[in-house]
Amino acid sequence: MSAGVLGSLFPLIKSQQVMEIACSRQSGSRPRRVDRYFLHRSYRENRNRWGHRVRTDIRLRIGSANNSKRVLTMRYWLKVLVMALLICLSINLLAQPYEGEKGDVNNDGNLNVLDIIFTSRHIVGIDTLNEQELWRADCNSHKGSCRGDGSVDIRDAKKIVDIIMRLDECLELPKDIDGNIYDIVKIGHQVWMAENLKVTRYRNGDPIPNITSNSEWTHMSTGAYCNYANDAHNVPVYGRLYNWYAVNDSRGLAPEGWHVPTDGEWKQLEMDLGMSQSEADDKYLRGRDEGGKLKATGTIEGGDGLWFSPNTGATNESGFSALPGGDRYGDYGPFYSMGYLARFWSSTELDGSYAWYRRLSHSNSQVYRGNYLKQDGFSVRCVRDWVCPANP
Ligand SMILES: [Ca+2]
Ligand SMILES: [Ca+2]
Repeated sequence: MSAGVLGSLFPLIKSQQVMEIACSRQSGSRPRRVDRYFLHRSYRENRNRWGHRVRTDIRLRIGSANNSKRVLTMRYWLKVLVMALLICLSINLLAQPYEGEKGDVNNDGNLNVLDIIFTSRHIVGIDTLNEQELWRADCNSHKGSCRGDGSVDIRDAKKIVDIIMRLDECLELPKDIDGNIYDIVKIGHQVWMAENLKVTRYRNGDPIPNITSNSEWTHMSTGAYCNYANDAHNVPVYGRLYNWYAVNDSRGLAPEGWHVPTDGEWKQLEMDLGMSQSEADDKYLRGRDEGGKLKATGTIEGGDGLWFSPNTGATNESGFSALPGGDRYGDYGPFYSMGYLARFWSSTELDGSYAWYRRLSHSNSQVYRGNYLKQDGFSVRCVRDWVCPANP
């Protein structure tokens, strides 16, 4: 190993003098000089003019002993770093030891009758699933998803059948009690409405009051809805605005099989789009581009959208297609921010007066998580009551 190579391998000590110490000795004799700190050691054997074998002991070291100690220290910490990386890798492998999705036993990306056959053949002893397949087949024990209970038996086969039967149900469009049908989008394992709710009656058929007066709106302590600017022409595109009391009404605002998402379900959506748990748990503007992934694209100024410019970061990558339906203040009642903001309720209250919601804006690509007066009028998106399998 040459001094140049050493210098390039250890650029931090490039200026140090690299010395090659060569000490020749007869085979079997001790070296004349012992250098404890060296980077490289090798031997070369020759014969001298009398025919004796001579072993040349080549050691390379760097500068003084102190400098050499620093080199050794550096090598020590390098080893520690490599060990730490290996440990982290091992932990990661241990944390995710299995490939594929639960239920997809043969890991072909589709959940279908083949997966039932593989599981059944294992249960009756015709075939034996390997460890990975066993993990994917172990599917029972949790409503709507496959968490498993550590063993594979007939309950797992039944669960996979149930899930496959439910695939069609997962893709079924929701229909509210007024007969409105909504587009849906699957994000992660959740299925969301891709349009804002516009129903005027609770699930049991009771009417939800349409409050047009600002003063009356601000004094509501029971469920109510309104059309933005009290103009029904806004409804087909933006849906209706609801106060939180309507969201929370036990008669049910969402269509059968659906519900208004909790704050936690909103967080799950945001994490499925890239947020970390700690970001999702945070308040106010969070994440990076998750809001952009939720917003419909285009701008009013450009003639290709309903958001005012700049509609920052809008890609609608998720298919959620959020539109700026605006809102209605709960404290004094005017309509506000259509074209600029989309606000959506969660079903989770903060306290007696406030509840959690999400806000998307024309001027950033993040998602705002905050709480607002329950009298406020926001848009509502619903989510399916059960989580869906990976490959509907
Ligand atoms: Ca499969
Ligand atoms: Ca099981």
